[in-house]
Amino acid sequence: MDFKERLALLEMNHEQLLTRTNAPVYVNGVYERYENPVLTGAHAPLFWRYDLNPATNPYLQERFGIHAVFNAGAIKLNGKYVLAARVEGADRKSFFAVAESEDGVSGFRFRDYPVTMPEFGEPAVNVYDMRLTAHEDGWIYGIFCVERKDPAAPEGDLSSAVACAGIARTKDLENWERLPDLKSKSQQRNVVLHPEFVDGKYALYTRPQYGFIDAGKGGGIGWALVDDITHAEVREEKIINLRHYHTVKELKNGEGPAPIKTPRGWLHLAHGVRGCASGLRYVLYMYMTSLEDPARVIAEPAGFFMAPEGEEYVGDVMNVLFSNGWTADEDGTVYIYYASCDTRLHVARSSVDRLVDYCLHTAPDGLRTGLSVGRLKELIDRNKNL
Ligand code: M1P
Repeated sequence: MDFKERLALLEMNHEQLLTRTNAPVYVNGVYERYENPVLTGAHAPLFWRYDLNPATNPYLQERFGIHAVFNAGAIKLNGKYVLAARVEGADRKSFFAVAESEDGVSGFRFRDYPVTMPEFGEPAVNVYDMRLTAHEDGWIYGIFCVERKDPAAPEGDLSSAVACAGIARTKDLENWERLPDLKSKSQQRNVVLHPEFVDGKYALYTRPQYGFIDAGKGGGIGWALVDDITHAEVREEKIINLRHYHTVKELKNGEGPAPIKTPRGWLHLAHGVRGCASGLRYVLYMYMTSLEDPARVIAEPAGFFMAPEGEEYVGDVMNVLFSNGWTADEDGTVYIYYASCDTRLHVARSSVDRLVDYCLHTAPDGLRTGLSVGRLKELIDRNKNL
């Protein structure tokens, strides 16, 4: 096949991928997963991956490998569903790229260029997992993990890193103003901005951690009020969503996207991690907090809301679901963008009413097997007596 024929084939396959339809699969009444991922490495434009000039690339070889697309922040902007995805190159570096769709479940296309994120201080080695928040101050904030090599790592240790929260704001997801990184006593990942002022201050969900991977004594998802987002500092931090022995978040947890406001309280999506023989298992769980005090948990269903299924188990980092983006439409439809195994991005559909119902009417974790059996028997009895 010559250059032209091969290019035509690549273009045809790429267009087929980008225009394929996506249908919901009915599962459990709480949400519907869609059958196809919405973004993968193969969705990246061909002009990102290939030098399309036959004079400089006669074999039409890929010159810039795009390995994976996952963990995307999400927002509705000018009527479109817009994702700020984590794109990972073959060189293992992540960057952000914005992709848009008319219906939220199919046809996502990347903008022509990835995001040029201005640096703050020492240039980042890696950036990832942006949470988008349309704040009532009028800006769209992107808070993301900034990773640099640990300067205190012993000689020969080439994997220890330091994580902190980078903060940037924009109106269009095109032009970004970088603000100083979040100052905090501990390392931070999974930092999320609450969409409203609380007591006149910016409010952050945090995830203090004592090492790069290990949450250590970091008890769970934290909460901190910040006077000035342009010089954000965690002065006081309280843990609002605790880790607990023998739960899905035994080892660590982290806030997902910015919470959704409902008449019954704030809906939160988070990830919980536990260890097992095959490594770390990441699942998604939900909780709700009070409208009067967004730091007070009012409901938390037991166990996971979503866990890997089928091909979602398989990828670069096995047994991982992770979400840092969802959108809520005016009619209450919620699209949950979740990634599997740090490899690809999926979507599931629910609604504000269904998620509130799930949170308020699913029993919390009883923390021991006897209580689980008791609850199950109660449900069986009620069904038998119908
Ligand atoms: O590999 C799974 C996830 O690991 C990290 O999540 P956490 O900070 O909770 O440990 C992040 O690197 C995340 O991007 C990744 O999906």
